[in-house]
Amino acid sequence: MASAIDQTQLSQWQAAFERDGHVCLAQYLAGDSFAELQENLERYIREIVPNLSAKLAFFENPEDPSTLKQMQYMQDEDPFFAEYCRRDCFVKLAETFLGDQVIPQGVEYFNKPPGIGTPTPPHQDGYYFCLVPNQAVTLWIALDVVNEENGCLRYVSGSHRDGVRPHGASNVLGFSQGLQDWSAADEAREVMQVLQPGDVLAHHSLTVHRADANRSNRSRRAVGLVYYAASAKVDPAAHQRYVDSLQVQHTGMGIQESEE
Ligand SMILES: O=C(O)CCC(=O)C(=O)O
Repeated sequence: MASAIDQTQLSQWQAAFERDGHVCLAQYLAGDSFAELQENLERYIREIVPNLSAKLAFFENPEDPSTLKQMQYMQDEDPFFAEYCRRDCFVKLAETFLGDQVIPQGVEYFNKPPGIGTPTPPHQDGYYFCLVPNQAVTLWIALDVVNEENGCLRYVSGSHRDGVRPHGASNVLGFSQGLQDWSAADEAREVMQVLQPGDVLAHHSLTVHRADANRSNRSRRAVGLVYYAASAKVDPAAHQRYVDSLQVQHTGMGIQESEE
């Protein structure tokens, strides 16, 4: 990424984000900055994942480490990721998109392993975050070529203006809540995100999104950075409902409580 973000470019991204609830920052990471993220992710998977509890690293097949599909709270397990999500080049983006100061919430990993990566159900991150006002942004950093074959993200453009919609238990490991009122009208407004490694997607916490399964022989890896607006507060009752639903699902899957 360029050391200083070009102001004109930033204004264009902000306008698109406000209008659509999502925007793609083509080649935001490149060269050394992309290599640094790749290397640290590989190190994390090699050195830290083997000692993580089942609630911090999810596998398509828990018996097979090559099927790692998702991780959360990476900032709590590793100083590199603790510092990474606090970097100006990401914090300034998040502040611009939300029009507020932001609080970095966490670093996540989203993979769909070749041939077996399962679909991401339609959802709003804001349903999981339980914020009032529901103001947060996720920066989704593509590490692979991402397209229709390996499970690209699909955004329902403009859905960030429709408020929080009803969700229910999805029984999908890593995405416990799915939209209950998904319709053909949503599908008609969907925009598919075909990406190159180093492209960064930004989506608002109320933007509905989903992804298909990975039918290809390529991985579909991404690192997610989540930022809450400083003015947003967690609604305790909504959060408790979410945690209860998560717990029931995880118990059914033989996993101890976590939050995703
Ligand atoms: O990577 C995916 O399939 C979904 C990611 C997602 O839901 C998110 O970043 O909010």
